[in-house]
Amino acid sequence: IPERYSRRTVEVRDAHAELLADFRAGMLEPPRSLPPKYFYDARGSALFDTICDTPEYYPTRLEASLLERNAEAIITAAGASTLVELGSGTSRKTEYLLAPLERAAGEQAHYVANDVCPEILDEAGARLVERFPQLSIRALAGDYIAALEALTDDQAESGHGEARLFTFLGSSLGNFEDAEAIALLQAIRRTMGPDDHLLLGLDRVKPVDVMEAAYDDSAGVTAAFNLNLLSVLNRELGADFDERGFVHRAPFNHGGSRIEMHLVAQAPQQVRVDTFDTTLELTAGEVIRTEISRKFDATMIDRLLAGSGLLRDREWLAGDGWYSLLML
Ligand code: AVJ
Repeated sequence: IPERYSRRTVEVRDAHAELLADFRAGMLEPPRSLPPKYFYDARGSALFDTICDTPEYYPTRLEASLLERNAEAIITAAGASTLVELGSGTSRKTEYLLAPLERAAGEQAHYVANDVCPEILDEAGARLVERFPQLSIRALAGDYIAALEALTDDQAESGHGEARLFTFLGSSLGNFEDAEAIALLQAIRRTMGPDDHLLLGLDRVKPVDVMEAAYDDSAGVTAAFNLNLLSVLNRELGADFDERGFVHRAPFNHGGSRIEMHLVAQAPQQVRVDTFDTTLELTAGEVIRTEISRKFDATMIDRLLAGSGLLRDREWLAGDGWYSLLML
C-alpha cells in the first residue's frame, strides 16, 4: 500500500534562530511582546484544540457551520482537486471540505496541510487517511512563509498542475497587523496560479463581552494556553519564567479592533535567560503581549483585499454578521 501520508519540514531559516531573533527584538526591554507562533508546541497545539471546544470560543463553531453548509458549493466553485491549507491544526473543520473534494476527484484528491506543529500534523494525517480512503496527504511542518516557498519550489519542479483551493481559516490572519497581513496575503496570491482560489475565514467585530469571554474562558483553558508560552521559552532558551508569577488577561483594544493576549507580572520578577546570558527585570504589573487577534469590519476587509491584489468572488456570513468566509 503506497503511503498516503508524508510529512517534511519546510523551515527556511533555522526555527531556533528565528526564536532567538524574535526574543531579542521583543523581550529584552519593555514594552515586551512575542509573535504568537511560539504557542504551538505539542502541548500548546493540544490546548488550542481544547479552546475550540469551550462554550465561549465561538469562532470555531461559526466557521464550522459555514463550512458544513457550503462545502459542496465551495468545492464546485473552486473546481479544484487539491486543497492547500495554511495553519491546518487538527484539520477537523477541513473535513467538511475534504468530503466533497474526495467525492469529486477520487484518487486525484490531494490535501497539502501546513502547520508549525509536526505532532498535530501526524495526528491529523493518521485520522484523515482512515476517514478518506482515496485522499493523499502531504504535510509541510513550518511557518506560513516557509510553506509558501516550498509550494513555489514544488510547482517549479512539477510544472503547472490542476486548480487548487487554498484555505486560511480560523481568522488566523487576525494575528497580524495590517502591513504584515497584506504581505502575507500577497505571498499567498503570488503562490497561487490563475485558476486557484483562496478561502479566507475572518472573525468580525461583535459585542465586547462576547469577544473577551472567548479569550478568557471560565475553565481557564485559554489562560493555560497563554501561560504555556513561558514553558516553551524556559525549554528553548534556558529561561526560568515562573508561571505562577503571571496572570492571563485578554482585553479588547478598541483603537486596534483587536483582542490582545497579555501575560501580566504579578510582582517584580527577575527572569534568568541562559541563552542570552542575561536577566530580565520585570516590574509589577508589567505586560508581555503574546498575541493580537484582530476583529474585522467591512472597511478593514476591503483594505486588506485591495492591498493584496486578491478579488472577492463570494462571501458567506454567519448569523448577525459575526463571522466571514470569503472566496477570493
Ligand atoms: C488560532 C490564531 C485563530 O486568534 O483566535 C485562541 C488563537 N488565541 N484563543 C485566535 C487563540 C487564544 C486563535 N487563532
